[in-house]
Amino acid sequence: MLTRIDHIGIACFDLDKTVEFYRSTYGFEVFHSEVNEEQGVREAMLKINETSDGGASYLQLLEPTREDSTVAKWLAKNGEGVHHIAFGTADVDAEAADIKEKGVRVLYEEPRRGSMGSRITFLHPKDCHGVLTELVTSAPVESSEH
Ligand code: MC0
Repeated sequence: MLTRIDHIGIACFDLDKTVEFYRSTYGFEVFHSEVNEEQGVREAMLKINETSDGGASYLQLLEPTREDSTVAKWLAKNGEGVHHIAFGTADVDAEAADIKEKGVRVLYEEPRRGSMGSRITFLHPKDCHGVLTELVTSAPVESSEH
């Protein structure tokens, strides 16, 4: 089951300037930032709200780290804007298998590493009415009790 909007991915040319726009305009602060070399992005996660499934919804700001990355290619063609939407699920493997059965192309054989240690896969935008769609299972939250 898909239980939340995990994040909306927004492609930008300059991450620091875009973070500053979201901070000064809306008051959203950076919850987490990282570089994902495999995906070729530097990203900032701005937490919007927690969700009833125990997760949260974020805006994910993405700046490409190399010219051959998917985000760089997309920016060159479209300019800045919404790049993808991500749905959260407790079981990305099962969800991807179910969706593949329905004839939608799942882009990865096995989920890969996403933001904050999550496991992610993508659905082809041409099979999703023009929307690049990501499925996310968050990393387990570490218990504070040891
Ligand atoms: C491409 N297309 C899109 C699109 N990207 N449509 C909607 N939204 C997008 N973001 C369209 C193009 O306009 C084109 O349509 C067609 O798909 C083929 O695109 P292409 O430019 O020729 O590029 P391809 O085929 O080489 O690659 C497209 C594909 C790729 C979706 C397969 O971008 C991909 O593998 N994306 C998944 C990985 C990704 O995006 N990673 C970055 C975020 P026309 O009509 O012109 O033929 S990483 C991330 O988000 C992680 C860190 C996380 O969340 O934790």
